[in-house]
Amino acid sequence: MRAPLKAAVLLAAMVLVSFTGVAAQYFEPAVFVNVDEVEGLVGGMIPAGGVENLVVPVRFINIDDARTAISNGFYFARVGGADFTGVVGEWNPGYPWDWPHAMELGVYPPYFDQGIFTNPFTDGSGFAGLTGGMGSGLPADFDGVAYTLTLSDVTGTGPTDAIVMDSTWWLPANYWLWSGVAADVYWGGPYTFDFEEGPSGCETGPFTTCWPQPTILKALENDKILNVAIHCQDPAEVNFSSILVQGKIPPYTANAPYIDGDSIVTDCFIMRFLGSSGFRPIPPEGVHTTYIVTYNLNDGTPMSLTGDYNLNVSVGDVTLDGVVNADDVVFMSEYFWNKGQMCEIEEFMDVDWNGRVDIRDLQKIVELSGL
Ligand SMILES: [Ca+2]
Ligand SMILES: [Ca+2]
Repeated sequence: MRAPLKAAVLLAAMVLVSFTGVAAQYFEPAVFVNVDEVEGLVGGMIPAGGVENLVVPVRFINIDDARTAISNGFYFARVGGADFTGVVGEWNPGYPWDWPHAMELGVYPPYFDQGIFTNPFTDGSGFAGLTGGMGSGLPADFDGVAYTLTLSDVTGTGPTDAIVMDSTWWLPANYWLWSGVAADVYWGGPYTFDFEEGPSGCETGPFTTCWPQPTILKALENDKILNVAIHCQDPAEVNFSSILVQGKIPPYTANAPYIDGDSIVTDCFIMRFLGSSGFRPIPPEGVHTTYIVTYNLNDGTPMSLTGDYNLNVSVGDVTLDGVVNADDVVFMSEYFWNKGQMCEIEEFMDVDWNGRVDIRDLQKIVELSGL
């Protein structure tokens, strides 16, 4: 009797082992939903002075089958004194999600022929896509950024503040919908975005910050002002007419310098700031350095404060709108063959950074734009 019992135990153990193996396979995710590289972070954190836009890309990796119906939602929570004014969701224009996107890209059929939907709700957004008889669904091998969520006017008061992003259900589906594999979706979150530790309090004396940080050269026509603030300095003691950035740049707008809360704010025209600061030509990796603001106290004492400055550059973005796409190819073509204008930052036209602006730079933009 002992030998058969031993055999039975062994058999049971083998069954258990193989069952565990099957179970592990069963829970292997079929879809991964992760946050890609976030625009607006410096060193992985929200700058102490806040950021104008925090752009959070959501990436799908679809492993096996096409997904004919998807519905996802995400929301952002404020921790401590963190704040933002709104969340805007946008599908990545680089994929044929629906008929308009597919026609734009010259691709047939779209993934979701019944349409895609963006449903903003308080502090979040939902996204959905539905395939009828003609769409392909989200392809089996899809690996890319599906959409972005942009938070505006992100501010915090210190390192104990944070913004947390998590998944959520949203109407009308009420749950995360992934045709066929609802249970096998891996969500990489929740994601916590911490604020950088700024100089805490005023024990260490006055300090300076600038805004927006990092600077992204998009919408330069409307957004070309860099604000520079002086904190922990009693405005009543400061000779306002002596305030200069980089030792030579006076305020740009008529109302600057002005008092904002406990701080003094001056401003600079961004092109002058970049030009007067010895940052030109601007290298492809952008500018990651410091600036200075100088002023005199009313008693004549000269003051000089140093703060961090970061400029992000998208190589090939000659239209200065933050993305590299067909518009940049057109802009460059116009320049070569139709007496088109130069990029406002001329060195950006030398896309391959070899010292000359020629047809190879256009080729480089075509490459970078993925056309
Ligand atoms: Ca562009
Ligand atoms: Ca070149």
